[in-house]
Amino acid sequence: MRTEQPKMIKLTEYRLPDYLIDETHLTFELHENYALVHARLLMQRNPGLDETLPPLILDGQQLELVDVALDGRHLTAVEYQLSDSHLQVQPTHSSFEFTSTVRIEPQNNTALEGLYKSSGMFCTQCEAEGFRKITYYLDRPDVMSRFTTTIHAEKQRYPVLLSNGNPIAEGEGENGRHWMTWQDPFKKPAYLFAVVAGDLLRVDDSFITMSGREVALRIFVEPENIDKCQHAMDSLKNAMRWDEEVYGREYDLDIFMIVAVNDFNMGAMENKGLNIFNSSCVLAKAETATDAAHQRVEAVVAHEYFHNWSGNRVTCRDWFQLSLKEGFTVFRDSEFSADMNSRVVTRIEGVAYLRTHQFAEDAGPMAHPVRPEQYMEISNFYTLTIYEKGAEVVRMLHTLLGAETFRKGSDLYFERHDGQAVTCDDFIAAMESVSGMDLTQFKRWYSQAGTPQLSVSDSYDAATQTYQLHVKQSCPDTPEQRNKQPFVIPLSMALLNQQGESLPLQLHGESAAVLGERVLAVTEAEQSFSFIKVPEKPLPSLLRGFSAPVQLDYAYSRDDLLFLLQHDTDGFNRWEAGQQLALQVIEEVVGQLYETDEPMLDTRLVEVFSALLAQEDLDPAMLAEFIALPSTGYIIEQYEQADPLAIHQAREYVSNQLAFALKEPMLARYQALRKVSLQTPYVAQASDFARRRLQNMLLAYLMRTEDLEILDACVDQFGVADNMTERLAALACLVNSPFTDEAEHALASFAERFEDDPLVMDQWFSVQAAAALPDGLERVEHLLKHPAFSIKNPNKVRAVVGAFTQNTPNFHAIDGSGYAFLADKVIKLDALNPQMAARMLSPLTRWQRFDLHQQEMMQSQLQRVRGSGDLSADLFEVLEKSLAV
Ligand code: B3K
Ligand code: ZN
Repeated sequence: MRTEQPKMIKLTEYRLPDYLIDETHLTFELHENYALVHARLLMQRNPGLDETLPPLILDGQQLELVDVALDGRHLTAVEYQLSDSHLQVQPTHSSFEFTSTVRIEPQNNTALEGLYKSSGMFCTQCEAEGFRKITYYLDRPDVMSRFTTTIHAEKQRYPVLLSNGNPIAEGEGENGRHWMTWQDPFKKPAYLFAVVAGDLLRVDDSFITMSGREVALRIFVEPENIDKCQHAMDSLKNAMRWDEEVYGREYDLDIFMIVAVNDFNMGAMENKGLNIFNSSCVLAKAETATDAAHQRVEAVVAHEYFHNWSGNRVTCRDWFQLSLKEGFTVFRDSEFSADMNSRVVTRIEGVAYLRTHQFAEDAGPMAHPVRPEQYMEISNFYTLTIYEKGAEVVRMLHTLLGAETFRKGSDLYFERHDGQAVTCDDFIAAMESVSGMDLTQFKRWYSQAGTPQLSVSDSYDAATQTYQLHVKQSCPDTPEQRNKQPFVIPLSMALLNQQGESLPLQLHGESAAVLGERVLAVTEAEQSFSFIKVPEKPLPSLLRGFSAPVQLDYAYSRDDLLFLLQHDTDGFNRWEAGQQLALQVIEEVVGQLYETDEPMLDTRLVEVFSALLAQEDLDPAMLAEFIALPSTGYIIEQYEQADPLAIHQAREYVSNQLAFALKEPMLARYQALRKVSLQTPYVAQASDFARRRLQNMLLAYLMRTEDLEILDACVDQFGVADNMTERLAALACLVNSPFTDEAEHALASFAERFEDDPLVMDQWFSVQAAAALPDGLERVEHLLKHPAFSIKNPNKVRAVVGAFTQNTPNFHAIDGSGYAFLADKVIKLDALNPQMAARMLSPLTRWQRFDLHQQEMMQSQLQRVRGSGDLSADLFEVLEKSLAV
């Protein structure tokens, strides 16, 4: 809890560490009511600095100091200074040994940072600054040390004792206790440290690396989950092979371990050789996990594994550089997912997520650059901007340099900086070295916040066969920054003729044309590109594959969009044309709804959906993406000040109209797909994901018609399905339908069947919390009282409270009750888990995006949270920024 106002930490104030820690020797004595942590640190004055010996100031929070010594001499209370956050001692030699013993209470640690207990096991989470809750230390990523760790615990309760690196010794102790020692040969910052003690079973496998070394692979889980590890293990092996093939990166230890824990603030953590995962990102089998969950497991396993190079071998100098490891690693994992699944669909999903959520962050009070300049609480900066926009920045480099040169750059980066803690500038410098490009202007992507606007217009001169693209870029002011400078924007484009074929692209002054598509580098605030030998007025296909994280503005008519949806040769842009078309139609209905209860739907949308459904050769994965309307969240982001209730109503209206108009072809297609699903055993592979997604999407449309035969089909799918993807989708359809008896029955049978599986119950909670029917708040309040709910478990909080914030008509209820509910939960959470509290508050921080009425109600809830008492630094920072605007 906060005792004084948290202070701002600034990038410009970075200083090298005064001291270094060559070796770290830790001993944990784990007990039910406390743990003792003994630390022996072999330290030296930083040789890069002068020879004076300033005080040694170690980080430490919520620690009870039992003993402290320098070079074996125990210090008395007058020989050290202790505060809430630091321990200060005075070294007398340039090399010395610091030892300490502290007492902590892992069993009472509800913040899930440092050493804590989850479902009876001990585990740790140290990134970013959790290690200081375990022992006194220089808890900063540029202090890298060799760790040796011994864990003592009761053998029966905690037969498995793990830490980073390799096991080097073990033994039995007195009173039924045992111990084990692990040594990590690689220097690492404390944030990558981990310890686990528990009663776990493991799945074993192995991997032969490209140089022929055998690596033992182990996934540790609670005994009841032992049959849910195969997908994670397969994903791990695929990721290891992919990183060798695509990046030339080989794994470096003889053992790689993953441990699944139930209480975890985020997805997973890349601790060296010992990744700790939220169980939701490891456990997956057909009966209990959806296709989306399987894909998430694959992506997160790969992400954490990839960190072994992009994050661990080469780490961050300070936390301002967080995107150095996160942006790069997200780019790596999304390319891996694209290779394992459908490339276009992976990109579509990534972009939809980025535009809905990261663009919103960039437009809100927490907007910050990919490399922030200041923060109060670093935990608040594990954001969509650091991760997703950071990945887009790396993707743009990949586009500008080309795959081959980019690979040379990454090789050079890893080689130059192996074993070091470096900055985003070092990454860019490696890319400059291999490409010969000057990336100074490009680096504005790291320093300027906000989503750039790219406005494009064009003109065609038939007499000279010249076609001009006029491009203007600008970037809105953000809370801490005004007057942005132009970015380097890679604009991937093609010109289509009336048959939908790409025209050759020859810029004025060039001697030859480029076929297909090309990437224009937009570098000025205003710039024109002149194409010659263009035989007819073309239709431009712009920002193909979403080649830059910008808001594109080109005045496409609805007929242009229809044409692109049918003919564009870039799969992503086909989808995008459909989205923009649907968006225009929905926005039109929003306007009409203020005038009449009977709006008019542009029938061209129905016609094109109908044509797509009839197109036999269309990839089902693409068809599913094409017929998915833009999400409510995305539509809200298109308005300066949105009326969420009207937007929801309009989107519902359009969905219903499509369902009634296309019932027959949809039903025929649904039945055909369902038949295949019934005859095919579950396989977690892209083509099957696509079939089930399309099938479920059609079912959701069809259920809107309230036809009793379709209800029967839905109930049947719910009852008969051998996999969670079909079962949960059918459940969601029932829960959102007026057929309350069937819904209640399905919910009850689902709960009975899966009551012992917390991850499945999370899905049961979230389907109900997200149901956009009247009285949603009442239902959610009821869910909070369910015995399977616990506010201490982040997955449960996300499943109920998080899902409710996405429930537009209920969360944005006109009386403000949804906002008040969220504020109550945030206040309660802050006393237990500040990181979760700050994160859950974010929907309220976006108040500026909404109508004045909503704005006032959201702000007043923010004020109420601020006035609610002693707040954590995490929550304080988010509130200050949200209310300062
Ligand atoms: N590096 C961790 C995130 C840690 C978040 C700490 N609040 C997971 C990841 O990005 O791989
Ligand atoms: Zn990461």
